Amino acid sequence: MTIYGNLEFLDLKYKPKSTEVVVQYKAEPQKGIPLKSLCEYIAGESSIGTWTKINTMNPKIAKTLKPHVFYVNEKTLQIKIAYPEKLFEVGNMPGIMSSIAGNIFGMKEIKGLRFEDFSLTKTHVKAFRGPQFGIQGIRKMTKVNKRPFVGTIVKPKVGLTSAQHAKVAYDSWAGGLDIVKDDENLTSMNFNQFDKRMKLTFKARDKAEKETGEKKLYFANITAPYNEMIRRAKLVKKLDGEFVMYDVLTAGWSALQGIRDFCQDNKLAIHAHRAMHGALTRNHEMGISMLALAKTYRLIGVDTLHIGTAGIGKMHGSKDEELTIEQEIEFKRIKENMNAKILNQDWYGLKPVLAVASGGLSPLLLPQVMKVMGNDIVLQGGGGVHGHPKGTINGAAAFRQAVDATMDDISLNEYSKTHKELAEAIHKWG
Ligand code: CAP
Ligand code: MG
Repeated sequence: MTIYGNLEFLDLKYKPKSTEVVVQYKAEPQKGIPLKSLCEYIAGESSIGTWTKINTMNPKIAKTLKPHVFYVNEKTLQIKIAYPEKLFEVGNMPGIMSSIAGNIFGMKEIKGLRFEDFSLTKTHVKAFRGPQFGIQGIRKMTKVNKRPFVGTIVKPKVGLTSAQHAKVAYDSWAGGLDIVKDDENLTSMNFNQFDKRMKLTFKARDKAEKETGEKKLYFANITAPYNEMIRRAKLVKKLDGEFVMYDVLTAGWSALQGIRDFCQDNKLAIHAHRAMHGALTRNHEMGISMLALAKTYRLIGVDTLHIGTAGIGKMHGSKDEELTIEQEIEFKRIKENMNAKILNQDWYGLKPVLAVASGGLSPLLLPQVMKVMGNDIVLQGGGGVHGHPKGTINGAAAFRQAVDATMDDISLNEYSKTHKELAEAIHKWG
């Protein structure tokens, strides 16, 4: 067998230690390359090896920092590698990812490589902050105790002026929604500048809170170059906001860690949008699973995270996969399950993240989503609110009514007999 830089990492009898980080991949070699050789390359390139034997290697490094490939399944192509935790700097997400999800994706010998999951040690988990508020914190903040949260994305995604945006936000809150958020691609346009949008939208928020007596949240999208994000987050704080919204893929792990620190000092929660995740997650033969990405975001500490609609809405995704992600970001401990492609993970007390179901949801789909995803969820509709035949305020009411009906175990058809906004929604989307 070809050994990577003359260091041998394969040991199928090896039992990983509690001080080792375990990574699971699905690895498909190019024609003519044995899977076991590929395992050597992956383990080496992610840690102490390189393509050839090197003179700078010493026995101490080779012994103490050596990874072990301890599981190889020639049928499913799944492999597991244990890496001594000292190989990675604690609390440094980009550093960890450069190691275990880095160069290996570009290696010639690889036909397909899927980073399925990683399991961090206690030392590593505890070095991250995790969510500051999490599910219970957000329930406390809003006094929404049992039902799912309902929210909307202001639509059109871009195009409205700041004043028009604030009016749509007001109608959404006044109609009964808890949350209004900017869309992922709405930043600071010359026709809708961030600062002006914030001032007007928070004013609308204050008015809606006064009139409804309910707590209303605004997820203000601060996604921008890092220093500008901090400036924008400061403005959100100054205007009495509770949340900043952050596009986790495009703005990245490093900046997210910085924003998380800023949010700790300023008592702000973080809403994570996952625009671009499909480039990494969608092709199951290549890339990184959404589960693994979601873990990085729980570790760093977002409070809410998009995970899809269990295949019910407009975005690609499957029920099983998304339920697994929901459990991973909510539970205290996760048990290994090879079918679900997940490893053991103890979250060592890090708070749970509130999952967001979004993408193509109309009020009619909410009972189905609640049935699958439960009540600890944010149900979010853009088109499903602003596409209502009688406008946003009625669309928001219909969206909330669908949740209230489901909480009371009443069918939407039945409920619509006494709730005309829902009846109109059923007429359009039914
Ligand atoms: C939904 C949305 C969200 C997607 C993201 C959109 O609008 O605002 O960004 O839900 O998908 O732009 O598509 P609609 P995911 O309600 O009008 O579909 O949560 O899967 O990342
Ligand atoms: Mg969007």
